[in-house]
Amino acid sequence: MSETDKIEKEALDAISAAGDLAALDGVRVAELGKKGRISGLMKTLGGMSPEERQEMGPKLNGLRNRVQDAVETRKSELEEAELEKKLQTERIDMTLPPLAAPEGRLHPVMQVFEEIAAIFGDMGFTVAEGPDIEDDWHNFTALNFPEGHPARETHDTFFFDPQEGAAPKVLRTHTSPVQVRVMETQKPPIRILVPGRVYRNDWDATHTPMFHQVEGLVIEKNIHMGHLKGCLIDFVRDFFEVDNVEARFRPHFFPFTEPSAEMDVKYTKVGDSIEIGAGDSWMEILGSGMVHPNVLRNCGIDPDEYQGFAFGMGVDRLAMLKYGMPDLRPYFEADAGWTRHYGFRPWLSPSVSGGLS
Ligand code: 2NL
Repeated sequence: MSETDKIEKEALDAISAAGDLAALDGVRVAELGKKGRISGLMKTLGGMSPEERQEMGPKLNGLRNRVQDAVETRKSELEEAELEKKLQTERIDMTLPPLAAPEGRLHPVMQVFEEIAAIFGDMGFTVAEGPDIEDDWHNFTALNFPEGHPARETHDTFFFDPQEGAAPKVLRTHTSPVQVRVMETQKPPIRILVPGRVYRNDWDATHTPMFHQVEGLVIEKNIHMGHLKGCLIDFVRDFFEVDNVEARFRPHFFPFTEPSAEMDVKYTKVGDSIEIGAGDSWMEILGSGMVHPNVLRNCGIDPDEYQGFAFGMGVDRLAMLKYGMPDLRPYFEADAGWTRHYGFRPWLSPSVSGGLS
C-alpha cells in the first residue's frame, strides 16, 4: 500500500468513526486544516521535479477531494441524526398557557383625562389639541390680556429667546390658545374639550412647572349662564359619582370671560380622605365664565350673533381628590411601584362612562 493510500484509509476510517460533529471537525482540521496532514503533503508538490509532480499532483488532488467529500457526507449524516434525536426527545406542550406579557399602567392623570372626555363626549363635545409652544397672540393677546397688563405676569410664563423683531414664543400657560385656534378656523356652533400640558414657572409642595388642564368651550346662538351652570353641575355629579352635589358659583375675574365665576362644591373630611357632595366646607374645583366679547371679536366671531361659555380645571388636583392620592410629587417621578398602585389598567377602566369594559 502506498503512503497516500495509507493516509487515505486512515482519514476515511477516522471520518466514519467520528461520533458527533465536534469529533468530525477535529478530523477535518487534522487532515485538511492549514497545518493538517494532507495539506502538508500538498505543500511538498512545490519541491518536486516536473515529472514527479506530474504523477503526484493528480494523486494528491484526488486524495484531498475524496477526504473532503467524505467529511461533507458524514457531516450531513451526523446533523440528521442530531435532529432526529431532538425530535425523539424534546416535546413542546401546546396545551400550556402562554406566559403573561407584562402589562403597563395608565397614569392617573391620563385616566382622569379620559374620564372627563367621556363625560363631556356624552354632551356632544369633541376633543381638540394644539401646540405646547405658543406665540404671544394665541396665549395672551387674543384672550384679552392687553399688552403690558399685570395679568400676564400672574402666569409666571416661560419665555423662549426672542427671534429677530418678533415677540418671544412661550410655553403655553393654559390650554386656551387651542380654543382660540379652533375659533379662528371653524365656524360656530363649537363644542370642544381641550386636555393638555401647561407650563408655569412655579415649583413648591403644591405646584409643578408642568401640570395638566382641561378646558372647555361652547359657542352657539343664545348661550347663557344657565347653560354653563347646568353643564358643569352635571359634569361634577358624573365625575365624582354622587347623585347630588351641592355647588355654588362665586364671582371671580378672568381677562377672557365676563362674567366669570369659580365653582365650589361641598365636601366632608372622613378620616384622611375627602367625600365630595355634601358637608360643611366648600372646595374650589374649577373656573368658568361667559366668553368675553373681545375674545370672540379677536377670533373673528360676531358677539352680537354668537355667545359662549368656557371653563378650565386643573386635572392633577382633581385626580388627587378623586383617587385619594395625597402627594403630587410622585406624579412626575416615573416610579413603576407608584403606577402599579395608583395606575389604571388600559382599556378596562369601569368608571369611564361609555368606554370599553
Ligand atoms: C381655571 C380657569 C378658565 C377659561 C378658562 C377660556 C378660553 C377661551 C375663552 C374664554 Cl378661548 N375662556 N377659558 C375660561 C374660564 C376659566 O380656567 O381656573 N383653570 C384652571
